[in-house]
Amino acid sequence: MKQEIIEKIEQYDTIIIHRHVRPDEDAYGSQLGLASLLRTNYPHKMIYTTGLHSAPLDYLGKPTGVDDAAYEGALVIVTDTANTDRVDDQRYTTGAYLIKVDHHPNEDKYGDMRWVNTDASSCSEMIFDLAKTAEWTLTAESARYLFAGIVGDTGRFQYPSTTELTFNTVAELIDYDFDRSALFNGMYEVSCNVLQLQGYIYQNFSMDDNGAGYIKLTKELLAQFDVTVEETNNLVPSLGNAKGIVAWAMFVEEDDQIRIRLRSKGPVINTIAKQFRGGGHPVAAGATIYDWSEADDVIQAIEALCKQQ
Ligand SMILES: [Mn+2]
Repeated sequence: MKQEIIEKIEQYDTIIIHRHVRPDEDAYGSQLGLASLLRTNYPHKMIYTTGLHSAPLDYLGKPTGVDDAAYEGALVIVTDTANTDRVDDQRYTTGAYLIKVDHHPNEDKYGDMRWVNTDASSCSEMIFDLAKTAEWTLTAESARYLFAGIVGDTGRFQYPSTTELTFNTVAELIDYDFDRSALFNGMYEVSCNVLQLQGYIYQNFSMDDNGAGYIKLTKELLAQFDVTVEETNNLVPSLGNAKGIVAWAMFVEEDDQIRIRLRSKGPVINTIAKQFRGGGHPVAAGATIYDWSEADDVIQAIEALCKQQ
């Protein structure tokens, strides 16, 4: 499959790379990392990246944007995105050929070609794998993107998705001359209002005797702390520090919907995500509800899951 992707890349003069909405480090790492690799190794090709830029990721990079006309005859690659409705920038279908590169369960089999590796820690790790197979030259820039994506998706190497290959990959990446300290600062420095919201979460979360936990963040609360929905993403793992917690949900209210971030230290939780219009990894998933009354059903499902353990 990797060889076939490389052949497709070599065939097309214009390559447009998409990723998922509400990008994280791995979305940018895989998207911008692949773009950087392609620019280095195929300097005559036109390489574009698209999707709405996320301000908290300013430190990492920015997509270039792309005109509608560029899609004519172009190869489109979507990285790190399991479902078509999560592809940022729905023009992704308007190219000549579409490739999906992802590490989430392959439930939505979109694209003319798919490379899905659920054993990979991150899509960035897959892009590195592709680069090695293609014998592409890496640069400090591409190494930095891929490193950031791997660090982001593995929670600094603590999640079980982290493998020997992950460490071998980052061992090679840190040979390139990028400022790791500056990158870590960009990834983990937190504004004071977000820290204060984290304090609120620690003071107000609920957890039952079986380790089922949750916290509800309403619109009013986010306004009070002056924290955006995007900024709450980095707070999702916080509850994992609570002794005895097994699985938890963070409910975050947006204009007309409530996003649910689900995390688990073992029991498979994406089954709950699927019951509530979502999906994701076995131990890190997301879902959506439209009314706070439905939150109780989600909480009951988590409680039942933890009780079985
Ligand atoms: Mn990812």
